[in-house]
Amino acid sequence: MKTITLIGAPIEEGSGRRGAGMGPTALRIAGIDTVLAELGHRVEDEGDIRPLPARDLSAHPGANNLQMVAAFARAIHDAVHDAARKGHFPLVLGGDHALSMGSVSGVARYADEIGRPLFVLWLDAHADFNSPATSPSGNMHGMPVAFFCGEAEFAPILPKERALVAPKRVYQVGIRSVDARERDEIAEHGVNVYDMRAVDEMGMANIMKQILEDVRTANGLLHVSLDVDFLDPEIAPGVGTTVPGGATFREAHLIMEMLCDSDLVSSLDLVELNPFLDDRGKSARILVELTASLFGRRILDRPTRSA
Ligand code: 6HN
Ligand code: MN
Ligand code: MN
Ligand code: MN
Repeated sequence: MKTITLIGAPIEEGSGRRGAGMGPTALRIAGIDTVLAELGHRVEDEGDIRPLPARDLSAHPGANNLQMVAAFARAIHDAVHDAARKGHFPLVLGGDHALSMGSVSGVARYADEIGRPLFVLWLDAHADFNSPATSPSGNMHGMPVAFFCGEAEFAPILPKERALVAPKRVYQVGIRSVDARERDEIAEHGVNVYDMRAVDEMGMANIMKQILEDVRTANGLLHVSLDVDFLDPEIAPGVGTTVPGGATFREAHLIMEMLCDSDLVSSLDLVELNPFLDDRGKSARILVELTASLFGRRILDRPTRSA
């Protein structure tokens, strides 16, 4: 039994279009709280964060909506850090992926305080390792990984002494759309990338075993960041940046089931859900189902074959 703090982060300013701001509402309508409560967890919903723009920052030509993104990042950082320190499981309801600047930094700070290394599992079609200098779009939802690894130092979004994540402790799975300069950056900084070809060749179970083994050996905390576009657009169309050839329904559930069994996950982001683009709540519902698998829902409660 866990105490789960739901933190609504209706940010859409990090993406190039409107709609992701409705994500937290759609996840609540799809029943995220009741599903978790039915699994025996205590759920505390903190409602939605509604920050004022960070007027201390001046506009940046390569970072669209910097003031609003920074305001969300700061508020989410504090909310996630507070929840983790109380021994709760922070579950961030997004909102576009720029919110992970705040959530991952918040848990990284907590991990530092308790003296354990933080690992990040990044489930996404994209590497999100751009910076204002490399981004083709200027959209900050393409920058969070570079940011929390300390590689996108362009504005004081969070205090300079903030906790960073080592790129070698970042594991990206499902990747299939990487910009030219981003590709060089992830190679140079040693991010672990299991692209869709690796998923095809190795199988999801083997990939997850490797990742979980690394986290367990280091006695690490594991933050999971799930971008809707990790999933194939056929099963999850409700996202602004669909890329064909994504993870299947079972591949995604297997990840969640293995994560659940590992008991290593300490925080989660559900991001990039755009209800305006969804098909009758389909993508919202699949996110809720995947979250249920992560928190203990299973097909059978016993081995498939008796001894
Ligand atoms: N996401 N690499 C592209 C960009 O604009 O930087 C797409 C980023 C997508 C971000 O899906 O979270
Ligand atoms: Mn993303
Ligand atoms: Mn993505
Ligand atoms: Mn670099």
